[in-house]
Amino acid sequence: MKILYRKQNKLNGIYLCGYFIFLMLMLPSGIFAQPVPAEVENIPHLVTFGNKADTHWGDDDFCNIFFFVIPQEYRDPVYIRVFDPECIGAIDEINGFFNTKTEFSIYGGEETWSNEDAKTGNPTGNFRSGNLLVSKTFGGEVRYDEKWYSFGPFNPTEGEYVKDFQGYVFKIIVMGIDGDDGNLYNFYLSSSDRENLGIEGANAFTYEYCFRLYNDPNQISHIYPYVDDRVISIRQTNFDWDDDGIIRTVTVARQNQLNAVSGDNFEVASEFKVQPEELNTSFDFQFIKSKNPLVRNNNVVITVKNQYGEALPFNTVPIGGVPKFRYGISVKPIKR
Ligand SMILES: [Ca+2]
Ligand SMILES: [Ca+2]
Ligand SMILES: [Ca+2]
Ligand SMILES: [Ca+2]
Repeated sequence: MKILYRKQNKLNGIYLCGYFIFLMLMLPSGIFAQPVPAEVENIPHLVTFGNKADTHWGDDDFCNIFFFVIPQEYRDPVYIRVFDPECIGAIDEINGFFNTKTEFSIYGGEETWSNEDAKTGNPTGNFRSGNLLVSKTFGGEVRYDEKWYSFGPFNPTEGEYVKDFQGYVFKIIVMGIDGDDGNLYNFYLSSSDRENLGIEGANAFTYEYCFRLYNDPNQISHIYPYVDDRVISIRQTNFDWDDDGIIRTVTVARQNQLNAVSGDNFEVASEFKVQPEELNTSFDFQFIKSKNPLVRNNNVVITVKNQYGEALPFNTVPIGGVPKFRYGISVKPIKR
């Protein structure tokens, strides 16, 4: 009996392992991760405001939390690079005068991701789980304006090993700890501290996306939550969209589903049932700006949760690729 039990466990292990290798294989080949936001997202910058800012600027909690996954085969040092980490000069959003301080903290080791508080997208509870590897606060240092700052080197094994991802996970927490301006910035997971050299098979994800839209209304930004086979229904929220055009959902079964949109300084939600064809695919939420009136410097916060209220990850490189609507499958939103 004992032997039989072990065999079964091993079989389950092989099955699970195979499943996640399958997921990894579904990543578009030759993808060298990663700029964050990624090219396929077409998002100009992430944004985090100082904690003295009013939320009508578009940041609900003055915090962004991202995870980076390094494939387990990768053994060389990695760097987490930040573009324009300070809050002054170009790119950043001034409120009165620049007085904002932003803290970047990187975590690895056990519980970095696996702690439930790390996966809510909110800076609550034990969201700083794991070991603090390094932390640095940026203010108005002109020398970093439109420049890259490199955190690291990190040995990949300093991350938390997560079997499901077949890799090591690091977490970066960005907090606006003083001031009231908007710090705009980007990340790049690199094998070099001097330049952006991607790591094949790596990925990045977040559970709550706070970002800046383009001012150009012809630019469509995207985010791609992954909907696994436990998901029955999803609830998308957007905060401070400023009535800027439309937000639509495209999936293998939805061609053009419109979502409720928020105005200034409040959140709205759209809820809909997931169809069998949509399980284990990425969804494409598209952010299509209004041409008239033009909304400038629009910052928004997006979450997507399942029927249990668990936040779904937005992968910067969509798992399975960018979803394409397939004719012949169509669905209707739930009537509420
Ligand atoms: Ca200010
Ligand atoms: Ca700047
Ligand atoms: Ca900045
Ligand atoms: Ca806004």
